[in-house]
Amino acid sequence: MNTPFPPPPSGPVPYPAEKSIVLLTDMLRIRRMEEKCAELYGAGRIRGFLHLYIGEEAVATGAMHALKPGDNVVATYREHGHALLKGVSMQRIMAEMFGKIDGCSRGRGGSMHLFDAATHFFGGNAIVGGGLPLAVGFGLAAKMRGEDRLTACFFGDGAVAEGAFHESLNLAALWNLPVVFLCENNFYAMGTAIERSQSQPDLCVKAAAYGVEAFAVDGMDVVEVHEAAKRARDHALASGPVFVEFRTYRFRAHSMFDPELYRDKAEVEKWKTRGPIHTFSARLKAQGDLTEERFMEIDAEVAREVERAVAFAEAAGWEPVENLATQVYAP
Ligand SMILES: Cc1ncc(C[n+]2csc(CCOP(=O)(O)OP(=O)(O)O)c2C)c(N)n1
Repeated sequence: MNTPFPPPPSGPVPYPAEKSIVLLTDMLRIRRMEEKCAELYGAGRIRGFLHLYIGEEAVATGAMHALKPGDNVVATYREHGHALLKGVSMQRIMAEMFGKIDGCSRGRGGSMHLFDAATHFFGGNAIVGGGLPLAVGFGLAAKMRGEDRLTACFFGDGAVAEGAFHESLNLAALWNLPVVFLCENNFYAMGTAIERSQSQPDLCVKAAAYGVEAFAVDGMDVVEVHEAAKRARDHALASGPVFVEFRTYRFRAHSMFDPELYRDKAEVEKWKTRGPIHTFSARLKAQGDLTEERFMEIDAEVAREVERAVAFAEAAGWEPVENLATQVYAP
C-alpha cells in the first residue's frame, strides 16, 4: 500500500522545556510499559489478547494533555497508553494485564477492557466502533446536565467503515454535542489496508458529510496532535462535535497473533524514521532543551516505574473463586 509519507516531524518545538519534557516522558512511559507487556506476554505472564500502541504514542500523549481531568475518555482495545495518561496508575494497568484483583477492572477485563470511573476513563472496548455510541451518550448526558465536560472518543480507521460511526456522528451533529472524535488512522484495520475497505479513504470527507467540523493532522508529531486536540476541545465545547484524523502508524503487529503478511517490512522501517519519540527528542536536543544524558535519566526513571508496576502486579492477588457468579448477568 502507498501510505502518505510526509517528511519526519522537524523544526522548533513551541513549548517551554518543562512541558516538552513531560510530553516526551509520557510517550516513553507508554512505549516502555508496552515493551514490557510484550516481554511478559512471551513469558506467559500476560495472556489473552494484547494490542500494542507502539509507534502511535504521539496521539494519546498530545491529545490527553489537551484534556481536563473531568473530561470523559472512551477508547479501543489499543488503549493502554490512553488509560495511563488519563491517570490510571501503571500499577493498576499492569495488574489488570495479569488478570489480578488489584487491576483497574478487578482483573476481569484484561488488556482490552481497562476501565476507571474515578479518572473518567470509560474503556477499553473490544468491539470495533463500539465506543462511538457510548461517547455520544456521554456527550448527551453532559449537555442535558449543563456540565462543562468534553467527551473524547478514540477509534481506528477501521471503525469509520462501521454503521456505529455514521449513527454516532449523525446524532452528535444533530444534537450539537460536546464530543471530539479522534480517529487514529494507522492505515490498516488488522490485515486490511484502508484503500481495500473504504470507498472514500479521505476520512474527513465522511465526517464532514454529517456537518461535523473535520480536519487531518500528522499523528507522528506530538506538537501537531496537541495543538489540534486543544483546538478541537475548544470548538466542541463552544459549538459542537469535531472529527480529527491523526495520520499515524503502528510499528508492531496488529496483535500478538498477527504474522503481518499484509505489509512490507520496508514500509514499517520507513515509517520508523518518523517515530514520534526519536524525532521529538532530536528537535528538543537541537534547540538545547534536552541532552542525551537527560534523555537517559528520564528513560531510566521510566524503566523504574515499569519495574514497580510489574512487582505490584506480581504481588497482587487473584479474585477468590467464590466471586465467580458476582457481577455477571446470569449467575
Ligand atoms: C464489530 C467488530 N468487527 C470485527 C472485529 C475484529 N477486529 C478486531 S480489531 C479489527 C481491526 C480494526 O482496525 P482499526 O479500527 O483501524 O484499529 P487499529 O487496530 O488499526 O488500531 C477488527 C476487524 C471486532 N473486534 N469488532
